[in-house]
Amino acid sequence: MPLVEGVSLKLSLERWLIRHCGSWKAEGTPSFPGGGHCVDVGTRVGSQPSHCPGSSRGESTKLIKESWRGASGCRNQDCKKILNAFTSAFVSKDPCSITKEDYQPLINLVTQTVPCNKTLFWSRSKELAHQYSGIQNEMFTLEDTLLGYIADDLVWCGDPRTSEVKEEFCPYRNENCSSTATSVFWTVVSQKFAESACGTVYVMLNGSGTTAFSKASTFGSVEVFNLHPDRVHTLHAWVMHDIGGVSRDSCLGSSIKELKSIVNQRNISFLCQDDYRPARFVQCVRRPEDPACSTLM
Ligand code: N1C
Repeated sequence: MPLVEGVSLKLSLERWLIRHCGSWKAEGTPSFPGGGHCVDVGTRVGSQPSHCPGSSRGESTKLIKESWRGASGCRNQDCKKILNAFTSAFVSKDPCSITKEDYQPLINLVTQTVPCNKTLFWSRSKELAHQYSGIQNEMFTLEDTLLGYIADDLVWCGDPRTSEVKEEFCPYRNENCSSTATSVFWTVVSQKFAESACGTVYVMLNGSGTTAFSKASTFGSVEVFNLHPDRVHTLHAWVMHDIGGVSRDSCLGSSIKELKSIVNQRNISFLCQDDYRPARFVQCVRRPEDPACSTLM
């Protein structure tokens, strides 16, 4: 019986592999430690050569399938292997008791490294961080890597009574259900993403929310504590404010002081900038008439 019933996880994975593997294999792309092919190292969605199949965002399912069939066999193998490791982490299990160990086979299979000085974390600023990294092609968020890309915007879980992947009616994470398939996944992949970062790393934070930095966030509870001080020398925070929105927190606020103190205690230097200009430009594309934007030009 096939493990995978849900289509969107599968399509998401196929789409990523099509984009990233494309025709690179022929050009000697590094391979998965698990024995497959077609892994990227410091490459991102949409950056492969234009002759790769299915290279534009938003292609139809039909096109994805066609591209997939047109691709060489290695991709299909990789896809199955990764997808099986992914789904085996949670299918047929209690949806509230997933462990980090459940995802370990997947983590072992997919190793990706972002070049030094190019890692971009974010917290409560996902849309802007992705808009920015989509334009500033040299910067990588977790969603610009395979595992983050597959899972972004999806919810999934298992059910002890079936071997199906459920993508609907999954429990929310709360005090009675603290370890959902989705929440544990983000903890595990965020930890891995932070552990592998090097040089100066960046984080985009939201100064229009209650606090720019929160110790309860994945960034504040997982990523900050998994930066390796022997490899990461500086954390550079950009506190962004919504155009036309309120400014509730800034580099001078107490939450950023707390972040600085945590980071410095870990022997990592800390820098903070309010409304980092290049990201401000991205915000202003949508609101060029706003006074905050006219003064920027
Ligand atoms: O809890 P957060 O933000 O601080 O998590 C963001 C932080 C980023 O730096 C990412 O590297 O942690 C990583 N990350 C994701 O990449 C991600 N994509 C989607 C963490 N969570 C992610 N999600 C979903 O958003 C997931 O469901 C999680 O619970 C939210 C966290 O968003 P946040 O509170 O804005």
